[in-house]
Amino acid sequence: MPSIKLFELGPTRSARCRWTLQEAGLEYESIGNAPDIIGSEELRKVHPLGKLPAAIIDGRPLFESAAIATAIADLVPEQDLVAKPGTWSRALHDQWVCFALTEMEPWVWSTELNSMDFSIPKSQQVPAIIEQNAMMFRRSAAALDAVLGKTNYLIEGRFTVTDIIVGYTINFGHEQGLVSEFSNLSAYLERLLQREHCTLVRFG
Ligand SMILES: N[C@@H](CCC(=O)N[C@@H](CS)C(=O)NCC(=O)O)C(=O)O
Repeated sequence: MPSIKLFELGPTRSARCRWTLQEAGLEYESIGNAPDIIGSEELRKVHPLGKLPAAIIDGRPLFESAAIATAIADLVPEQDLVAKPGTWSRALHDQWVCFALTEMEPWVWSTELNSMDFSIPKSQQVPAIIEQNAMMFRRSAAALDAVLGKTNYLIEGRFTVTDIIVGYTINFGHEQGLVSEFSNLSAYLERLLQREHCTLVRFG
């Protein structure tokens, strides 16, 4: 069994890693799980920005939730949780992960940063950006909605870690009221929420 330590906290992006660990059937040591872990000296030794999640896998530090979740899935090839390295399906995994993390998540993350008082102080927030964030998220959501009209899951028509990573982003958008208008995205999210090990918070 690999040795896995996960710096985590409830519904933060560490939920992607916890969900993957549970699907993989791997034991792990949870570190933190309290708000004061963010920015702590201990966490900064693994993540240069002191953000969650971060992991130590067999003594090797790794940060970025998608990288951690994918690395965990690769630890258990017999579970078929991720497209095999070097295959076209793996290139499509990379495609959808990059799409979620660059074309979708920044907009909802920016809205959160500019509306909640936990990372950027109110005095430095730019609430005017929120409307534009919603517009940009919806543009990408519409593209993904069209794809999910033709398949239940993103890779090879079966559930993989790709859906864990992308599903978290879609749920982030749903939290901000940006997903209900997309029927395929909503049905996809519901499929994910119904999985036994799903760690996504159900919003509305
Ligand atoms: N791209 C990073 C984002 C990490 C991130 O922003 N994590 C949040 C919690 S979900 C955090 O630690 N925020 C603290 C802060 O912004 O200072 C990932 O997916 O791991």
